[in-house]
Amino acid sequence: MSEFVKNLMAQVKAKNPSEPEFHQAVYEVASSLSLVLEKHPEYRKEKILERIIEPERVIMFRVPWVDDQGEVQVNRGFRIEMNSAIGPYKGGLRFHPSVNLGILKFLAFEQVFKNSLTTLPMGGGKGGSDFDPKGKSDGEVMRFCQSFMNELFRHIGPNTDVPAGDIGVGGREIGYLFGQYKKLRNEFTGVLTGKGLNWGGSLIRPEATGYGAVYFAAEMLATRNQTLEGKRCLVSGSGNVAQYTIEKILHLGGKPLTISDSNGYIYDEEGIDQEKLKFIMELKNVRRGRVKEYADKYKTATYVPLDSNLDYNPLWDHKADCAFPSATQNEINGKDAANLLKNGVYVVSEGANMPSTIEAIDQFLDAKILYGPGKAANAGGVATSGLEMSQNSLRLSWSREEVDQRLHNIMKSIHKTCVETAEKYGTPGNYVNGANIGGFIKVANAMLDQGIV
Ligand code: NDP
Ligand code: 2IT
Repeated sequence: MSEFVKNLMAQVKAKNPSEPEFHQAVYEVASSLSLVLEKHPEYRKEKILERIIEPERVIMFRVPWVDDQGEVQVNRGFRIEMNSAIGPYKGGLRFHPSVNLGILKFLAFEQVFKNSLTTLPMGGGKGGSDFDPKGKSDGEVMRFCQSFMNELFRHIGPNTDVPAGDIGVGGREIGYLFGQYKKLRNEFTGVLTGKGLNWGGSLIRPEATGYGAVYFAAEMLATRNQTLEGKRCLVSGSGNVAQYTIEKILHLGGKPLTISDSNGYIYDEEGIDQEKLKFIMELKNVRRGRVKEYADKYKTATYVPLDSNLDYNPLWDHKADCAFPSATQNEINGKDAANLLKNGVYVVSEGANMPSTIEAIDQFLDAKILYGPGKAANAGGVATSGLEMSQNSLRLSWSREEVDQRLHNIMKSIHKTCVETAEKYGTPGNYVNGANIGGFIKVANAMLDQGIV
């Protein structure tokens, strides 16, 4: 670790105690940036990195609501407005019981670099709540979303801060949030993305993160003159990102073998085909059930319940070529990475945000596999949110083909930036350095131009 990174991390830890995920995200980026800061003393002098790790604004608020039994419930709401150097704050909302300040700060921090890589003018933000939508009625989710927006509305706007979905926030939640914003402001604007298709949403936004992660994998494979045809793929999660990752793997001739949720995972040796994917979508999006049911329906599949005594995840311990982690942060630890490499996996494209620990990343980089970090590989979601913002501003909507083509081009461009930047800074093939440095430079230069703000 360089002296600069060591000192920076000591400060970050002292100033942001009990935020291990935020420390991890900063450490990973700062390690890449050592290469840049040596070449650009002006970034050091203007304290660009020291400023970038400090959110421009953190909003934290009470979210009271009444459940179906008439009981008062109290949750905590957050919005981290991290950086607006290149555009309005942009990033998702996460509703999950694990949500806390440190997790949202890591996500907002990652978002700054990711959004910069998309080529679109978007700053970085993230928000959410420790509310758990699991097991809640539609009425409860609606009342929670309304109460959440009763505070959030005064901080956001189509030119200020534009939230979207993330874990636990999909089309249903965005609908309730938008309805309440519109009622409070008496304005129909593109203040949220991921909206319904007949009230301002963009075609392909639901598909975009998963499709983008697979386009990114295809680009990485193309550097070795290979395609996804016939490739065995391990996918974690079973939500929005996992579902459309599986769909695009199928379009490109690959074979998805696994899905998971927080209770366990499914391994289907015959592969998950279109019909089985349709079942998963109905199970997760309509019935809001558990993946275990997949094994009851399809006898080629086995269900492995989560064993919290294990220090690794057996999902990553199957023979395969590619891995698409699409559930949550730190779902691939050092042991999982060793298992993936042992089993022949040589492509990792991260649909989730920061799914690999530092120990896992180090092994992927040492093994020189095709490792696409989340801030590059999953940027298709927010990029298509950016396209939704453009369509809303133009007051028109593009066709499915047009949006998909733009998404595909953006993923190719992100890939190119990563490859060229990694090479320029002396670490060819290192997509981590490519993404961190490529994302940083545009934001850093904008910050230099705009003075000490
Ligand atoms: P969803 O809520 O649709 O799905 C999340 C999936 O991950 C579920 O299967 C869920 O299982 C599982 N999961 C969540 N938390 C955990 C946990 N702590 N342990 C085990 N499994 C867990 O979310 P998305 O698909 O939208 O998000 C998945 C990942 O992709 C997240 O890291 C998110 O930040 C990232 N991402 C999402 C984007 C988007 O556009 N939606 C864009 C870019 C990145 P269960 O049902 O049991 O909770
Ligand atoms: O992590 C992410 O990039 C997202 N959850 C999507 C953010 C967005 O604004 O579409």
